[in-house]
Amino acid sequence: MEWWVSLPKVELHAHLNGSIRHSTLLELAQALGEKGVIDFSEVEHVILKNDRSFREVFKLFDLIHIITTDHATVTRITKEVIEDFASENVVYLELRTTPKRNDSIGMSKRSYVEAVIKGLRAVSSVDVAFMPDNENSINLVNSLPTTNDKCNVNTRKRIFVRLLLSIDRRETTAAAMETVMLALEMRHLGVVGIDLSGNPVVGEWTTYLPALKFAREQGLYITLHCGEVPNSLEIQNMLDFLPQRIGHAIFLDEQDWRKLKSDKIPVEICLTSNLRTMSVPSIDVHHFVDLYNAKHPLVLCTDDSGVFSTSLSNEYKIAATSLGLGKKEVFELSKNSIEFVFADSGVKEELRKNFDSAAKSLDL
Ligand code: 6MZ
Repeated sequence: MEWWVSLPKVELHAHLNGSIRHSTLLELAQALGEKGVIDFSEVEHVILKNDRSFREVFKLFDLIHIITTDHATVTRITKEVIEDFASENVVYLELRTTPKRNDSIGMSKRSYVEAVIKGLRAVSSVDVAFMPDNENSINLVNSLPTTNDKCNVNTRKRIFVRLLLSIDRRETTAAAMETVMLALEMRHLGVVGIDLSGNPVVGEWTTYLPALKFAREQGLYITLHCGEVPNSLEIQNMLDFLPQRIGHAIFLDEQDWRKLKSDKIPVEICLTSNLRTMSVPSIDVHHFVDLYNAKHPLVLCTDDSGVFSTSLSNEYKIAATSLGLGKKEVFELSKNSIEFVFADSGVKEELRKNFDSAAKSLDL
């Protein structure tokens, strides 16, 4: 795996609660088991199971949310998820999460996102650049050497992180709007856009549309989970909306593919996720192959690295092996992802430089 890990990478489709380490999830579940909140023996095998149907994945998310939804845990998992991506040379990460409200513990959507941001600030193994207007000073705050940390500021690794707030398909129009308003208020803290996700057999496009339209009018970026199940009308509506990116894009028909390609909407491709949920039967018939050959804008992503036991390095390896790509082509595929990030030209330029300097040591 060494080469794949060394390859600089850009992650644009990662759900916070889907990216939790197994060890953390088990530890948290065990603690709740000891308190009698859950039955750990029942939960353990659900967490450790490898292949899951689509329905089971969403049941698992409900379980994960019971285990993780308190402020301190949200902060902890955010910190760990960023450290994990940074440790496999992800140099730019867009992390998405659904702001949650839980009155019984005094959690509002706002305090949930604040706990996420606290997690960004808590990362110590790498410099985290997440405030668009303040990129340089935050790096210094994060990288001030302490007595235990004699690292030279200039030689520390750095990861750019941006946040997307997710609207869950179970939510009402008002709840979706609340998430958009929160995103607007938290722009200075690195919130750059809105994602629509959640169980694709639940909810109606028209419910979220007013909030998505408003978000776009206000200049937030939009990415939609599109075509995870066959739903022709919704897929057409989503493509007509012209989001800046879509995730998955599995059950598109001929006409949808033509529209997607002529509008050049970039696709976030999640190979292992699609295979594990059996949404795509095998890698050789995955639409990634056609999109790659058609030079359609795309980016490889993990979706839920914890739930599907994968990593971005692994996703690149799988893609390259299935298409027979050489190192140079893989490098170009990874570098090309920079074009689809929801960040300004300054960040893109810095990322390109980062890739070019890495190229020298990658045996290309
Ligand atoms: C659709 C998904 C998903 O937001 O609690 N999520 N939605 N399709 C997928 N593919 C399998 N994987 C994850 O992270 C977990 C939430 O992300 C969405 C679901 O709404 C899930 O509850 P957060 O951090």
